[in-house]
Amino acid sequence: MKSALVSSLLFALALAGAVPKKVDYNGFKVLRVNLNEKLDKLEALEKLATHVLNPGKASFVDVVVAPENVDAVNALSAATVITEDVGAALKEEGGFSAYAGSETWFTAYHSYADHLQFLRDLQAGYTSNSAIITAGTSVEGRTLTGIQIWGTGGRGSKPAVLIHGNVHAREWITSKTVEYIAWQLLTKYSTDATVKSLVDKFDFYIVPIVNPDGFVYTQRTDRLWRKNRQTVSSSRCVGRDINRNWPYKWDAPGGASTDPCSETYKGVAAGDAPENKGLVAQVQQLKASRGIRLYLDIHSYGQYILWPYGYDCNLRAENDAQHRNLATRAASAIRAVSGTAYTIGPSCSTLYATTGSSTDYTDVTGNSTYSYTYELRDTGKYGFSLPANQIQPTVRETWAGIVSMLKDA
Ligand code: 0X9
Ligand code: ZN
Repeated sequence: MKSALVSSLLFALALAGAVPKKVDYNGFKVLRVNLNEKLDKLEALEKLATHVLNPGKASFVDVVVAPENVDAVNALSAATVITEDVGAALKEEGGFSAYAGSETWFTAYHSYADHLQFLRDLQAGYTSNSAIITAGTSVEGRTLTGIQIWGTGGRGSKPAVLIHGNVHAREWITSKTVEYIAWQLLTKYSTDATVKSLVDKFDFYIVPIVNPDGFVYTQRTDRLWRKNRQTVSSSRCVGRDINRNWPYKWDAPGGASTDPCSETYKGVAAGDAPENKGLVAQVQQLKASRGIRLYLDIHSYGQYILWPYGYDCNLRAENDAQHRNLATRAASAIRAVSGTAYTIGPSCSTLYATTGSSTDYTDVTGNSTYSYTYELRDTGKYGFSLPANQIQPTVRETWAGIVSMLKDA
């Protein structure tokens, strides 16, 4: 009865145009377009593309293009085909499965409700050394939910390790990876000496999905959505890039967009996205209490380990050498598991410029000893829609890299 009511309501809403139809990517292509640093071409390209997959690159960009726009993009600049049919590639991803508990969690993608359930179930199994935590509320009113994990010394007694996942909505492999870290720390604590030493050394704050609205939107409406779901009065376009909205060097030129339609829209004011407000408060609270030893912002894709700064390609963190040292060892640990090769370096000079990004904020304002952005698998073959059979290999190799960092930090 209830479900009949709900479905007729949904049907009525759909008729009224309130529930958008899911974007159908059949026949869409991913094209790699050579820009040769010509920014006027980028503007034209952004109008023709449904999504820009690697916003920020000046040399070339990968764009999702509808069949009817492919010729126009080719006319604009030399393009090569990266994905023949995005719809077919998304089918290979594996859809999402019902929650079954245990390590099978890491063999499929899941709904947002199931992600919350996974966290609650995990915590319920380890009530003496973990707690559910929150970090504010999203635009649509969802609570940014995470888990705190501690060892000997008790809750909140050690330097903090803070880990964020799924900042960008379409980067589904990242929440799985962040959950795997929490899962390993808790389930291996009593049997694995290395894990025990890490849990006893740090106070972990782990938030697998910091952009819940965007994540839900990728499951219901547009698989390739990146930003949050905040509106602006001046535009019909939706969404701020949470990784361009942090209140440090938000105003610096060149690393974000002031166009609400852009994938890297920075917002109207520094830190004006509700998600950023919650995350900023979390960082501030940890800074003021136990201090942050290590911050990890987990993204995909590209296979990079990056550290500050994003806003200036000539600047180096005062502990740049130590950052490099930990990243070098983490990259070797990852390679030792599966052969997956990572590129490491300061973020701006290695990837591209970003302003108002998380790791610049945690490094300078948050006073975190170490701050890294991980870009997980792959290097573009599947991109954001990494097939389900790569979840387990990815989370396992990344775990090895992060364990290495935690030992060294
Ligand atoms: O552009 C981004 O925000 C990140 N790449 S992604 O493809 N996942 O969107 C890279 C951010 C790296 N820079 C800093 N953290 N400063
Ligand atoms: Zn990202």
